[in-house]
Amino acid sequence: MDLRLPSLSALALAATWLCGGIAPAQAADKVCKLEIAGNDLMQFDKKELTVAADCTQIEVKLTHTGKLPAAAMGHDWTLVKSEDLTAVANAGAAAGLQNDYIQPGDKRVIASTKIIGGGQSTSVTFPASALKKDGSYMFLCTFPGHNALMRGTFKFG
Ligand SMILES: [Cu+2]
Repeated sequence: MDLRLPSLSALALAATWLCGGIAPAQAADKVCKLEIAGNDLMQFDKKELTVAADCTQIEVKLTHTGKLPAAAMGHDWTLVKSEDLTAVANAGAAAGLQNDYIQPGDKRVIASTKIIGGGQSTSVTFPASALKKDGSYMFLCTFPGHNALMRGTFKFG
């Protein structure tokens, strides 16, 4: 008989016991889903999004209800700290459509969808642990010039 088997079983038992004892929060995972739409008039349909404090994962679905292509009237949904909005938008504009108007590796970006055109939809899911309760957050579209109109408040907690 292979002597390694009993020790592997013991390890598996120990792992089961550890997970059961330390991570019961896994069972309480709460995915909170939000929806927002952009149109051909460079507008989001919401000025504010709110997420409850007990959410563990946040999913945001963006729909483009217009008809114009991404190159002309593309939209994304990007979440940042309020103080980072202008800098992220400027860096994104310089990054170009091939980068979905997000500077590659921009650590100020908390979450972001790709850029979509009319008739398309997309979504992004991120952990609520990326946010602080009662922090000051804003969402925006990073397509060049759009954030002047396409921005809003994101409340967590
Ligand atoms: Cu836009």
